[in-house]
Amino acid sequence: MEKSPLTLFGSFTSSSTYKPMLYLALSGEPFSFRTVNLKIGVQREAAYLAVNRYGQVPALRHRGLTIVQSNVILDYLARTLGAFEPVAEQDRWQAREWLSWEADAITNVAKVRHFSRFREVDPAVMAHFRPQAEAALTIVDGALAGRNWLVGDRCSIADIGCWGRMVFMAEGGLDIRNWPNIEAWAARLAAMPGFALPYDLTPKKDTEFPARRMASS
Ligand SMILES: N[C@@H](CCC(=O)N[C@@H](CS)C(=O)NCC(=O)O)C(=O)O
Repeated sequence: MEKSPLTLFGSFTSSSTYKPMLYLALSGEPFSFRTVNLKIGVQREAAYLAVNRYGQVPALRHRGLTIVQSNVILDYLARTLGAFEPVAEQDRWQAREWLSWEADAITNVAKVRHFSRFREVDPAVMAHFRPQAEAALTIVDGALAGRNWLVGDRCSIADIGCWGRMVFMAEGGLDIRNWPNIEAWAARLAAMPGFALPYDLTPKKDTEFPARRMASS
């Protein structure tokens, strides 16, 4: 039976885009990527606002549905495709708990990176957000002490969502070596088939990603 095509709208500078991109890359699913040029404001044009009313990337289209908000997209992909969905019900809820907390706290890492790279702000603004970003990283680091993954014993959407949001931490002057459990976890993710960092993974132009053959286990 013909599978329903997946189309992801996004931008190569966006951690929110990287999260579902990484999911799709790791799961080996074929999909179409449609670039939204944030620099020239395509996200605020009527045609794109009809896809994502918030004028932001990413957005996913699949089976006639439009899904926005990166963590909702990860939730949808896990439920629909099955990959990176924890097996135990408690773990499935806990993965979503991490995604919700990510949007509260790890998002400060993205803010610090944004203010460092794209928009200069008053030093007082940075002084407010940087400790919050560092505190979020310290919580993740503590949660990873003595374990390989945030939830259960396998990589899940919790890992993809949380890592995907913090991936540009170096651009915000946040050195991963200060959080050794995060550094080891990032290396575990990087060792997975299909893994790539954002600038290697997210294209600057519309691209068709073919299915990646999975190694037989
Ligand atoms: N909570 C949203 C955040 C999306 C977001 O902030 N996207 C940024 C790029 S990372 C964006 O589209 N910015 C363009 C703009 O706000 O004009 C999600 O997780 O999808």
